[in-house]
Amino acid sequence: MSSGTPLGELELFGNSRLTSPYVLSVYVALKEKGLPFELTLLDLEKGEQHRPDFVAHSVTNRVPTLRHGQHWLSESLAILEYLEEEFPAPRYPRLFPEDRLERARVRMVQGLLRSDFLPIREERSTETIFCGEPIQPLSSKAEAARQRLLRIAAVVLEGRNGIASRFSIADVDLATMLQRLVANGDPVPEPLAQYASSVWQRPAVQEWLALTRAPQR
Ligand SMILES: N[C@@H](CCC(=O)N[C@@H](CS)C(=O)NCC(=O)O)C(=O)O
Repeated sequence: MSSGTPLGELELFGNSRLTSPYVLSVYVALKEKGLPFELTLLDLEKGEQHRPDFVAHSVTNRVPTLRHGQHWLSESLAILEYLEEEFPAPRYPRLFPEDRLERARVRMVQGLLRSDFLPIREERSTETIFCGEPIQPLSSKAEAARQRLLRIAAVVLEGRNGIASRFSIADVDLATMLQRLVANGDPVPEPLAQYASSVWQRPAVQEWLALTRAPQR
């Protein structure tokens, strides 16, 4: 689907608490591509995702949803792949590696992070990163998920600074999952904590973090 619409017609719908890791991923992707876009925030607690004007277009009634001109798309992975194809290299920076095997590896990590580690997502919600919510020690299930995450992260990052030989959007997803632990003082080996911190130093992520600190939410 090539819309041919002006760049200025990109609109990303996110949640007003700015806690969604999926919205974060798409936000960073748009920034990394250097695309101008409007960020529209919906208050999910007040049910704004059920607003008729949103429901009429968003298939999932969830964030992230992206509007590109008159086209609407939900699901973060679908949006990321759309952006990569609609705004391709070399004109726009890559979100996914050029090499097919590396690209598959990046998608493997993205798939894992969205389908696995549920106890970590439940007990270390991103609210605990961005909003400093109080936390309990990890349950035994979440502790097992922590160990699994750290083992997998060490394997996919072995010998390099990212999942692929250059930055990919999955680095933001993996760093965010690790930050859930780091932010709460759960044990994370230094190289993995450093990796998460270096991904979060990227200007696009810093812009997101600045938004989460802004008082007007
Ligand atoms: N699989 C989706 C997950 C999106 C998702 O779970 N969004 C949540 C916020 S983190 C949402 O919109 N919840 C509101 C609702 O379900 O009513 C993706 O990758 O985009």
